[in-house]
Amino acid sequence: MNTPIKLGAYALGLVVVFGGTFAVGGLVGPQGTTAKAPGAHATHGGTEQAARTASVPGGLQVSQDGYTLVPETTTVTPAERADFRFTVTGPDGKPVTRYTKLHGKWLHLIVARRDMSGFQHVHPSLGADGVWSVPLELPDPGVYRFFTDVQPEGVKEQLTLGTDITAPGDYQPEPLPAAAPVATVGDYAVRLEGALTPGRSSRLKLTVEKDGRPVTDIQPYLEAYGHLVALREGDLAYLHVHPDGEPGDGRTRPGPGITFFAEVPSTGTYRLYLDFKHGDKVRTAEFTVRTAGAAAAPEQPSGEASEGAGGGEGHGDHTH
Ligand SMILES: [Cu+2]
Repeated sequence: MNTPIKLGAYALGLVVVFGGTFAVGGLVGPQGTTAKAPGAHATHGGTEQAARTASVPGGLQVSQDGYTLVPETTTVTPAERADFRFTVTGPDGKPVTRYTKLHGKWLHLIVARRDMSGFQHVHPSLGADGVWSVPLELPDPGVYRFFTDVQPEGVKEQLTLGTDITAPGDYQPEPLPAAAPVATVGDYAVRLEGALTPGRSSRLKLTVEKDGRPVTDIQPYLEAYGHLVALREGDLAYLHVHPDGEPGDGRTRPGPGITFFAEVPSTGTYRLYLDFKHGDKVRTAEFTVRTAGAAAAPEQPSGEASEGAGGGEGHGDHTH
């Protein structure tokens, strides 16, 4: 299954774009909402405030445009399943109780430890009082980044708010896995083709195989055949990308390939997390990807795969 893949051979497109506005559900969808450079979204907000915040990648701020992520507790006992509760407060300081759905859910909570391990993507439930709650376990000690993709009612764009939650204890950071074109998760192998070019819409194609055979019956999950989250090494800037095409549009097939368009804001190393559903179970395939021009991580003990994503460039003028 480990057939090396030239990542430069971008067969299809996946574009990952960073930016607070970028994570908006359906933004990368066929309805043609622009997904260009983060600054391009300034026109949506129409205010100077929006113009400023739009240039900041998503997930770096606990508060944006008057909306604030407020956890009820900022520490969690590791390896213990418990309800994690939080609110999103509005400009009036009160918990928001009405939201706009994003890809079938009122709120998406993404969790990753600061070393980019321990990825989780869950959907809390909302109480009438505006308190969100979800059973959650942080397996190991460390500082975790919590991201909420959310769109309070009346707000034009989706917000990705982020905060740190600590699981106290002896933190043993895991080194970032080397860049490689194939990720395995259970019986599945997912191959990544395409390259991330900073500041440009880049096509990424992810191809799913099970036991060496292409999977052609990927199940829709949250109104798409795949969801891709990208985190930037160093600050965990956040990007959530939906595929090009969606179930039932008459042209998008349920695998084996899933195509995304993404635009990363800077040269660097990113961790990609692909959520896909098959056999009634959601799995996450993870990749380390360096953009074109990014320096190899010097401290990686095992040699970086020569097929690293830095290979291809110049493709994809495909703005979406
Ligand atoms: Cu979600």
